[in-house]
Amino acid sequence: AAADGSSPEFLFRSKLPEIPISTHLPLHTYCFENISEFKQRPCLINAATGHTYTYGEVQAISRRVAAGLHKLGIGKGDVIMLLLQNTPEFVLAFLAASYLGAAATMANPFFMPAEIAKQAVSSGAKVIITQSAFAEKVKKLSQGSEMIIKVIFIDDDDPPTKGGYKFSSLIDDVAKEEELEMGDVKISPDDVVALPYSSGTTGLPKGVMLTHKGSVTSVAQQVDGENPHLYIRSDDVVLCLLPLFHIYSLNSIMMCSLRVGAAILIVQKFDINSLLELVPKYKVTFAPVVPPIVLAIAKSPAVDHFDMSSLRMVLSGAAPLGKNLEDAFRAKLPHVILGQGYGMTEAGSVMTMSLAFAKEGFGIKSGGCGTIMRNSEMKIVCPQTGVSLPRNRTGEICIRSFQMMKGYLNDEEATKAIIDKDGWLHTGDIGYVDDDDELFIVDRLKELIKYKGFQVAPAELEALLISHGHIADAAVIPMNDEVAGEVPVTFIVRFDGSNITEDEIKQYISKQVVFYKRINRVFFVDSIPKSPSGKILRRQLRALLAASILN
Ligand code: 4UU
Repeated sequence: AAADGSSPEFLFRSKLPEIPISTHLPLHTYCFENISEFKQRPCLINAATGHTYTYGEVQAISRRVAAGLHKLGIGKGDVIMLLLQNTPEFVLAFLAASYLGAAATMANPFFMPAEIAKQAVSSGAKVIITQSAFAEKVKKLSQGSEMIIKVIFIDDDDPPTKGGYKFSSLIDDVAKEEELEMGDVKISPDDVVALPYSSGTTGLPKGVMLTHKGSVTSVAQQVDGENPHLYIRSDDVVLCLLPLFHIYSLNSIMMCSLRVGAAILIVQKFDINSLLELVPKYKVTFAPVVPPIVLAIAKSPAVDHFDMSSLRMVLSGAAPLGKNLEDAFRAKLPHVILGQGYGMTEAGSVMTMSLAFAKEGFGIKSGGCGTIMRNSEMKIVCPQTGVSLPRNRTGEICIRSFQMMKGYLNDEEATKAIIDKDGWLHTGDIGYVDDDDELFIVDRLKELIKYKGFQVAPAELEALLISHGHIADAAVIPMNDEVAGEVPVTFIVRFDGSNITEDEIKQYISKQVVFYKRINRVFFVDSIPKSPSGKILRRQLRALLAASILN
């Protein structure tokens, strides 16, 4: 025990030295700090059209978008919803929000209307920037009586037919003077710049307030310093295939690339053959992906027919990557540095990343999730007692640093439940730090289900299930799946006399949620095991599931 009688704290830090970070800068200023060195270089390459925007263009256009939004009445403290697939406009609009001191909340455009509406209302979005393909989904929001949300289409016809505003006219209508006026916005480091939604360790999706200071810190931790943890430069071509509405892509792909002046290759849809074509075509050097893509590459016989020599690094994150799969990938593409990143929306994205990606890289072990980022602290605590544990002991992973969220939007209680009074964020993940400072994740304590890295919140599905007239009680847990990693399955208690079937339940859910939240299996039970306080005993259900699958 320590001198004061309390238990000792075992704190883990990076092997890389701390660096000074310009936490006073707004995110856009920080990202474009060195732009004079790469103004003429490609910034955004739209793989769908081949169109390229240079860094100079991206900076100029996003400032005009900001001025255009300002003319529509959007300003500091407002929320702009981005309902977009990966497109150059996503990046331009995100930067525009940052210039305005507004926050961007990002939603999956494949969400059902009700899922979109929930986030739009909860975040208090004043405007939605989207594609005409999704016009129907947001119609009610823009025409509803209680709430008037403006809708801007990035691709409406000319003249516009969708009834909203056109992104392009937003830019064209701005005069030079207006552009300058907007330059006076005073942004404080604690202002929110991004508002992604996450269910965290429990409950429904909540708005995660990520600040300018936090995002600058996170990017600096990755790409700044003499020996950057993630070594990317202005001559890199970074694959932007993961959806930008998720923090992984937003932060580690978009923001990090902008900071170093790398080209961002914007791709909308994953398909192994087009991916294999894109790598040689655009000389992709860095590919951040999720485990199912690592699997697809490792399994694809076609890989040998494409020239993958440009590819320098592949980062896998957002879900567990098995050691065997890692080894299989390395055998297939031995020249590529493969490593993992471990992040969480509330942690302001990445917490640990493989040090194999450093400028002066370190040797790493398969199955490891990397080493904690510099300028931050990690500890492993016993989930029961909260006592801090030494190396090689398994417990809950906790993180403390500037890059973390400020809190959940309008939800102090949920914030207090995840960030303790000493400022530690409790991730709900279980793991240990080994003798070489590598983190290994072995389990997940929290409710969250991850389908190919996408979040599925059991509480959201349970609420829908319980609202069905034939369902007395319901619990949703993950089931392992070879391709998706995990899929949601449900335990259902039917009301007396109800004969509702597995298929009917599955369809009832499918109609209301995005594809990856669909229920994969239904198990009928007499009761849902609960603690005296009414909490679903998910461990018991997991054991029950394991037993019923074996049967
Ligand atoms: C096992 O998944 C993310 C963010 C991932 C990310 C970000 C920046 C990866 C690399 C990077 O550079 O965020 P969320 O909020 O969607 O999900 C968080 C949860 C974690 O708490 C953990 O349970 O997703 C799981 N997770 C992982 N699990 C994330 N990364 C990993 C991993 N191995 N590498």
